[in-house]
Amino acid sequence: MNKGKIDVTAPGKKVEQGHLHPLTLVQRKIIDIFSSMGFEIAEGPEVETEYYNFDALNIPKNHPSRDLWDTFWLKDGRLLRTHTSPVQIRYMEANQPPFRIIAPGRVFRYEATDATHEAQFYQLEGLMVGKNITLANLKAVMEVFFQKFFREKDIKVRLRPSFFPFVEPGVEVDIWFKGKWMEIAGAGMVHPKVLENLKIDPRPPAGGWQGFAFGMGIDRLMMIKYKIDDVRLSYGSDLRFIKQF
Ligand code: YSA
Repeated sequence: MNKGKIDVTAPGKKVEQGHLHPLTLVQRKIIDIFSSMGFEIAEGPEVETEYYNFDALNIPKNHPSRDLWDTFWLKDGRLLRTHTSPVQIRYMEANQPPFRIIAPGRVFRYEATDATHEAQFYQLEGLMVGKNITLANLKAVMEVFFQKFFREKDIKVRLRPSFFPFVEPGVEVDIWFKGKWMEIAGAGMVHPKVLENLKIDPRPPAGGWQGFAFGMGIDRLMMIKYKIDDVRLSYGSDLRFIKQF
């Protein structure tokens, strides 16, 4: 080789490339799909007040339904949000209906960890309010979302009765995926009390605002999509895990 010239065919040192975390990949995909359906992205703080995390969601103090969410309390009386549902309240407080939003974000629960439970994890909140929005719209939105997310056409969605204080009726959303039913989200029609507290009139003919909300675990979606059997792997620092994606 001539002196001073670089031999571009000589084997060089391989440059290590970074990898996006699977949770980031999943979150980006979710945002793409919902944006294509006209949903905006909303955000809220991770350190919340009791009002937004509980009271405004029709979860009164000393009511047993609070036990659904084990809470990390701060010394000043605030808390680490236990779900993304307070973002619904903050958004409805600051905007006029109709609404069509999703709010992905980190949440915290004071609970023991195992293969499917972490003390911090990610949730996806959804909210759609308009004049004629019903559970049929929820089912349709869920069907489109899961078909696109899992890139599979024959995903079916079913709704089963359930309870959350901030919806009436409340439902669990199950999907038919790879030959079995899987529980995937909590949802329901936004409770009229929640709307009234925010000065949004649910009564026709003057108001008539109504709609659905849902909340699902982003970590669970990641586990299904990438066949990860322990959620704790995703919060460790083992590079062998992250390099697979
Ligand atoms: C329900 C109705 C609505 O109108 C809107 C939202 C909701 C969901 C409600 N805010 C909620 O938090 N329900 S939940 O306690 O059942 O959690 C929702 C999802 O978060 C679960 O289905 C699960 O996928 C995930 N999750 C819960 N605890 C978890 C967890 N993921 C990882 N680790 C944990 N410890």
